[in-house]
Amino acid sequence: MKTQGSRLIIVSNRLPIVLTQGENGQWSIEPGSGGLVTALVPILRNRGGVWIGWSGMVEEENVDLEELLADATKKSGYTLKPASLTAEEKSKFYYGFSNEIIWPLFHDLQSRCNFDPTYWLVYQSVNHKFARVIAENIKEKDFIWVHDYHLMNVAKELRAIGVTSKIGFFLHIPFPPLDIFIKLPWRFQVLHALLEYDTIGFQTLRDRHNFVQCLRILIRDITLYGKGQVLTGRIKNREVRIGSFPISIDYRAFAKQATSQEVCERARCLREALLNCHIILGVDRLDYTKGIPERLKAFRNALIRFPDLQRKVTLVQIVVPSRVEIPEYYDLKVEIERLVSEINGQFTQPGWVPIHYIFRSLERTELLAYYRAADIALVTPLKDGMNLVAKEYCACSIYGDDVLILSEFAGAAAQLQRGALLVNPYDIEGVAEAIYRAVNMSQAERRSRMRKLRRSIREQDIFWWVDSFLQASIAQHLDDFPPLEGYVPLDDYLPQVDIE
Ligand code: GDG
Repeated sequence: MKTQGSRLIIVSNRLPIVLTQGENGQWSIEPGSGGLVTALVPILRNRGGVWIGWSGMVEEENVDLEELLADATKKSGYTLKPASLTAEEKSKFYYGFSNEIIWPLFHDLQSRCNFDPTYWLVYQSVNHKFARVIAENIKEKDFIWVHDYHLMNVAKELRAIGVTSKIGFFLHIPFPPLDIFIKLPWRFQVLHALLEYDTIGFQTLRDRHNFVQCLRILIRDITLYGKGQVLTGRIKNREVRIGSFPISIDYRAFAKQATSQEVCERARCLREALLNCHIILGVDRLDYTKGIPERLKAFRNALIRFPDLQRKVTLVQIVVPSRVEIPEYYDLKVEIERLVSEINGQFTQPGWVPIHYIFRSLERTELLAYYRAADIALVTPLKDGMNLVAKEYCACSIYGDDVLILSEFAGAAAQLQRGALLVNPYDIEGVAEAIYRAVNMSQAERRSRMRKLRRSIREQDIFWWVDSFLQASIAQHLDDFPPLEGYVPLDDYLPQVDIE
């Protein structure tokens, strides 16, 4: 991929590092792992580049990051620059605006939103802070790529301080339909801020469609052109590209590591421990969007309605601690644990426990061993930008005879619908039936489905994702097409709303 000599400036809420404090109080730093880092590091190394983000520490903790970051940079081959947050900013920008407003709203859960006006003020000032750090670290031709919902205002702040570089934005979470987005008290400000980017990327066509619909109804003087993966919006003599770019994984790395001796050995131990059982696997961060209680209820329903599943299936549910300091997340943990113990109390028999519940983060090899050992993955978020667990599970299905049950509301469903068993996660009986179907599926059908899944993930892996986003951002011309058909006259749609 040609980047025309420009460096890449990656901006995300968190830096791609892990900071740990030893028993002697000394901080150490390790380069982060994960798909985004894997995909971007080669480009950052080749072209030179900077990754800007928050370290996770607040200013009041007084940790001198400079030396630590310089050390990590030596190992990673690119420069890391911190944006610092105060304790109040962490509370109102990160926990507040990002996670009490945008996260629930964009996952269609408006009733969970806390539209506190002070959150918006701090969100703007933190985005301004990020913009200042970016401005201090860029050169003229650099391409700035901003990630995710914490930083929707960054391009606007950069333009305000005179930065003219190309700036792209990728939203990792869904973009909600108009009727939900419109509840946001700062809907116009957020849409206008997003339009300051040169490229806006969404996970799926559905997200892009929702965004375009919001533009068409709420923004004056925007004209939209094109069809296919990338559209063009024209507003006040400038153009913005709006595309869908489904994120993926480093397929080959997962497939390779899944056959490593350590993973095979661990997977064998797991299988031996759960002999004669179909292993059904759930892996999720602790989050209400992941649909874990609904999934447990569906599993209970399956055990009741299809009693021959008893002693024949074991659900391994891994929940990775996340945001546990927030009361809502703590309550979710309690609810999950209540359901697990109720179901185990109701069905356990000598030699068989229906649910194995793990509440901790696993090492990568252990996670891959679970992927390898499981016959069925149960991935049923209520809504999810993409869901990488679904893709990782398929990449690790080395014999190609496992089954993926996938929520139709995960972004991954758009790409994986031909191979997965799609379910509505709210439909307890439907999910129970899909479990029964997966357990009894013929080997020929399992193989045929998994072949499609693996091919699609292999062809559109994380490197394809980076490439297609950068191509769409940097290409000189996108073909011009007539304006989209089917404009909805504003008065027919939302007569009470003034457009901006
Ligand atoms: C957001 C969007 C979108 C999980 N448990 C362990 C562990 N993991 C890793 C998985 C996977 C990642 O965490 C989870 O990614 P998801 O995509 O499933 O979900 P979110 O964290 O909510 O991510 C999502 C994503 O951004 C990317 O755009 O797909 O929709 O919500 O990679 O492997 N890793 C280790 N131990 C664990 O116990 N090492």
